[in-house]
Amino acid sequence: MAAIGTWSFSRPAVERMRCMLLAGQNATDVVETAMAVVEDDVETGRHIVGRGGYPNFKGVVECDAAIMEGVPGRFGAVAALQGIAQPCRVARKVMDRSPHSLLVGEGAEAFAQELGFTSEPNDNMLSDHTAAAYQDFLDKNKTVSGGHDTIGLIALDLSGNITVGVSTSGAPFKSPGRVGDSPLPGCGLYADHTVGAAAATGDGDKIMCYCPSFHVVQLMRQVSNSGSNPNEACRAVLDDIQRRIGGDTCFEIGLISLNIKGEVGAASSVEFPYTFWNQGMDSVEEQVINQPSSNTSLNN
Ligand code: SD4
Repeated sequence: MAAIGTWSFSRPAVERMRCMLLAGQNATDVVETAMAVVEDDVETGRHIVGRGGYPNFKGVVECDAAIMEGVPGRFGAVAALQGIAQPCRVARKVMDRSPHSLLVGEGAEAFAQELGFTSEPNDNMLSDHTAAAYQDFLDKNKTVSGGHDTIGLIALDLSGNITVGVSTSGAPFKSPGRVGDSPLPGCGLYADHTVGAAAATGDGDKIMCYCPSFHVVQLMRQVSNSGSNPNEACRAVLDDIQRRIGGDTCFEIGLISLNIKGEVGAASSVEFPYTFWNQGMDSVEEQVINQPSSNTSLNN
């Protein structure tokens, strides 16, 4: 059993995942439930997730979310979804109850409503903080000063099932209809039950050009035969992107991964805290990647 999440604000979610995994719950329920706690919370939404996330340039909160199980073909996602505070729960329903894999905009909202989700007015999705930030954006001639804070969670349960989920309100003050990397399989997330899973956070307009989550899992697949680890896989993907871009700077990207042995790894082009736990640990810990160019080493 193991769990990992992007950024410091994933800690309550990873704590929740730890408790649920220890109670024997399955990886998909664990990810969906832990994600919903962060999505629906205005304070953590301040970090660009669900309720309290930053709106688009028209002032409307539009969310992207996805969930993927390691079992082949088990994927569901929503994009540019308005009015629903827990978009990853809708993504789970797309996976379980729809013949499709990705629903967007009004169609995604109608699907959610049909399945009993309450669609809320946009004002309920904004927090005081994001409403003020939007006003500031309008006052300052629409210059954008937002960050990137997708929550990505991966859980490995007692039976060896692995699930990854992501949720974000996307780039602050984005164009209406803009979709980032998060709901795109292989880009924002990927899972394979024979290998492990990975998730990405950062500048989704760039990230989606490199399919980094798929790449991390593929490298773990290759290295698993010779006993290497998720940390090296994340690092190698980041190095590959850097090499392909050329120059010294890279766009903002953070990667986390977890393999089916319960080992975690991460790499990032910026300072990147992430939280994790596995069954050999007493409690959830946080690790920060401070020096993007150096390897981090985890003893797990
Ligand atoms: C996006 N990748 O929509 C998301 C936003 C994000 O860390 O990561 N933030 O581009």
